[in-house]
Amino acid sequence: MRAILIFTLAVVMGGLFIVSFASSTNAGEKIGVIVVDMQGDFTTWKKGSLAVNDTDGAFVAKVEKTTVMLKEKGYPIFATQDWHPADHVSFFSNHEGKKPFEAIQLDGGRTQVLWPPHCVQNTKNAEILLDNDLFIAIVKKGKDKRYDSYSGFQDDGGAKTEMNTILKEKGVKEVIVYGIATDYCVKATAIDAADAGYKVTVVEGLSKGVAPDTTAKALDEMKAKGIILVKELE
Ligand code: VGL
Ligand code: ZN
Repeated sequence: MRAILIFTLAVVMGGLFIVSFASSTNAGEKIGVIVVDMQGDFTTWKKGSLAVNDTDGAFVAKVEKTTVMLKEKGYPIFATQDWHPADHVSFFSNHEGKKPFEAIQLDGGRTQVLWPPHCVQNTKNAEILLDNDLFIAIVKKGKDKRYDSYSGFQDDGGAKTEMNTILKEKGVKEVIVYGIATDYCVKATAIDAADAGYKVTVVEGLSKGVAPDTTAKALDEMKAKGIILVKELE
């Protein structure tokens, strides 16, 4: 009877249950955390070139605080870092006559949204804003000038990053994903994680989207993939 009650309570608590369960039984061995693109260029706080709404200092502090808490509970923490060469295909300025946020068709029929230059390798605003010691690994992406890479697992040309290998090495079976931007890199990373067989939870309150319509659509797409959406972790 007692066991049934506890089980029911756990189910009712939904996503939140994951955290307490893992910290009490698995010592964080199975559940990894992927913190997506918490970089200056994506924040209003650092006056980034591709600043996403509501990414002020308070938001970054909240993400950092929660990430510290998860690390203290024993979860292995991973980061992604957008890391483009200056001549990257996604920069509008590398396409004659194009404007930021326009979409173009690339050879081979891929659609590419054109962005202001951002996260250029070795620039100040490409740095990750959280204490880098939090992370077991920082997976850089978008290094190949020919391909964009919203996903932390692979670029648009299909070239894999080291993400899946590292997660496997650490015995991770489930991932908690949050960061910037909900409608691009958080979504793509979460969906690729789900496709790679991980159980995925996305934390909405620790993520911000570029635009309301694409963010709403991204949340629907993730839900349709079986990804669990939770508002907050605490
Ligand atoms: C991102 C647009 C371009 C992201 C990265 O981190 O979501 N968005 N590059
Ligand atoms: Zn980018």
